[in-house]
Amino acid sequence: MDVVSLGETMILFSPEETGQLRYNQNYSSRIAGAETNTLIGLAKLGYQTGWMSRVGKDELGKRIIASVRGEGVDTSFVKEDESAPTGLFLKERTTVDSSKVFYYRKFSAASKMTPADVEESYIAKAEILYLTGITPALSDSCKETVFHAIKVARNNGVKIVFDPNIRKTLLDEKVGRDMLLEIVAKADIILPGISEGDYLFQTKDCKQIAAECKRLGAEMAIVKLGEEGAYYSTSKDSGYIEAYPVKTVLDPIGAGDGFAAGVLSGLLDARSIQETVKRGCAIGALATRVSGDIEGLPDREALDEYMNRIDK
Ligand code: CKP
Ligand code: MG
Repeated sequence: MDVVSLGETMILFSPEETGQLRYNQNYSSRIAGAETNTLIGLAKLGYQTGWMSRVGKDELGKRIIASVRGEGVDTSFVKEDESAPTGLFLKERTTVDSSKVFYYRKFSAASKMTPADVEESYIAKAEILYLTGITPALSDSCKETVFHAIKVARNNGVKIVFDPNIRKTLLDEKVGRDMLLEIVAKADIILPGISEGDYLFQTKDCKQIAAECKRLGAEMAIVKLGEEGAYYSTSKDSGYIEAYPVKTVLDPIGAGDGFAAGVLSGLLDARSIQETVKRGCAIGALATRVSGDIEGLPDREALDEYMNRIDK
């Protein structure tokens, strides 16, 4: 495997109309989950990826497994749990360009993951373990699961890439921050956004955010700046990469996961840090042009064509 991950994937119901959800009658449904968004992004580019999780032993769980597997991600270590349902969430399109999410994921099957769900040999043989801050926020047993996965990766020299993906509705402010900082300290590469850096380190300055990640022990931090691109800082080098232009943002949710897929692909291909971050920016931009979290993620040909066209 090139990249393995663990986390929750849910069914997302998106209303066809804008406005308060209580008046919406028609929804479309898709699968969504930060970790599988990134793994699918990588699978579309041709990498070997694998996902560890639980879904309910129900129709929606079967849909998630079939979809994730259908996109080329290995699901051998995804369990169907009879004792809990698959999680759901709904997106309210408050206005054309803003949205809110409502989770129905408490006590879901994925929130019951335990360290026994971590397939140690799967992590040990992978190039990279990819984690986000959502999974340890799901429950105490999920937190233990993530820390166990980190231990396995570290014991086997597997690189850990961490997107804090802070979800305030899932985190107790103080406990949440300390837990995420503990993960930052154990991971190799950190991919925060500005608001996540602000939550973790009380600063909106990307240079300071990157410096704090490195002070805690990370070898590299790449701070996402949205329309302004990204700032990277490694042990040797630092700098800014411009964003790729997007005329109309149709759906910003999932852009960060696309960014992660681009960065991971650059790392796997041993590209320069500039090229690696550029790929992140390119896939992040492509992800916003299409509704849904995975539907806008490019395959290799589309990515190369897009980057060559814009870079000219
Ligand atoms: O940070 P992003 O907008 O890229 O993440 C979006 C995903 O996993 C989305 O798919 C949703 O299912 C979630 O984050 C979440 O749990 O909030
Ligand atoms: Mg994010």
